[in-house]
Amino acid sequence: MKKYLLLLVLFFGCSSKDENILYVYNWSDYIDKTILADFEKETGTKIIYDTFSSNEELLAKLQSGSGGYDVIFPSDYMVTIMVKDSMVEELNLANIPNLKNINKLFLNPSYDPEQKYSIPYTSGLTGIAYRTDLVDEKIDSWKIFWNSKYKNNTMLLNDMREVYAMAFKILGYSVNDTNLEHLKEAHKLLLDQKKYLKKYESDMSKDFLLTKEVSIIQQWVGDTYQIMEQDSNIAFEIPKEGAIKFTDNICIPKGAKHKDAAEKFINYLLRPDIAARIINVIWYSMPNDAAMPMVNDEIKNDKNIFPDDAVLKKYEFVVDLGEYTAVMEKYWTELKSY
Ligand code: SPD
Repeated sequence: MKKYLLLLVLFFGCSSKDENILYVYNWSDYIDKTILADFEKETGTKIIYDTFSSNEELLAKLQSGSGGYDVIFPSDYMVTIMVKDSMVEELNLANIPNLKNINKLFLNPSYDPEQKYSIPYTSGLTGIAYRTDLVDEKIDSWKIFWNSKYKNNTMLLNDMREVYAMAFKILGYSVNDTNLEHLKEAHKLLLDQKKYLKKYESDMSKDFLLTKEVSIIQQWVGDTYQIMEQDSNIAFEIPKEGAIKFTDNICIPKGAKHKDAAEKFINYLLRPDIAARIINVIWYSMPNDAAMPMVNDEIKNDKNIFPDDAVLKKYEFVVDLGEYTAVMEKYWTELKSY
């Protein structure tokens, strides 16, 4: 009898404890962490926060069934994949009234036309981050990554779609090209680039740039601005060939145990004061109109963070390539193992 009582206590004890927990899985360096503590204080819900560095890492984690996450942050094309594979919950928008703060241009995107599964979080561009004290030439092209002066001195994102997008753009193709001959051309170009590459790395490449272990990296705009705050010798350039523009989103994975708390958290992130605090720390653009008066002027007025139409025209959104993704993955695996 005692044994059963103990089991009951343990069972109810654990589950009621777990009620007040929210498992959040976000990109690295993509929130003002003090906001997590504030949400915990305001709601009594504890946040367990974990990070990833590519959409594919997020997908693999969810597919493996591990994590038990309640809130995730996939990019545009990854929302397409997750909706197609029934990996995300339908949102109850009645619980997310702060959606009214989001700029209409970002609502009902092609990857979620009825706004059923995703809420736009941020948007940005990929470009070139470099050290002005180690690079003495004008940087305006992805071709700098093939300059023999920078042998073993460059890093590219550890991100298949970003790396092939760069090569496709140099060759004049779309980032979503599905012609196998074009993929082989891009692959050959990237194989040749490996003599100048230290590593494919997304998060730590910023530290390598700060410590002068590399001079030039492929990086997302906000991540670069975060380190520009720490070192005035770091700069960001938009390559003339263009590359990827993205919208990252907030979703709830299928079967999430804390859907109500997840929606409460999403609504919290969309509150104007909270959104402004996030932008002021991560240096990415957020489509939250109500937050803009509280965003620092140096961010609001920066053309890399809030680009104009001329720049945006050169950039492309990634789309899901369906079965062709496996073909690209085969080349990517070879590229990384070579
Ligand atoms: N450190 C946060 C970086 C977020 C980048 N997300 C967009 C990736 C598009 N390929």
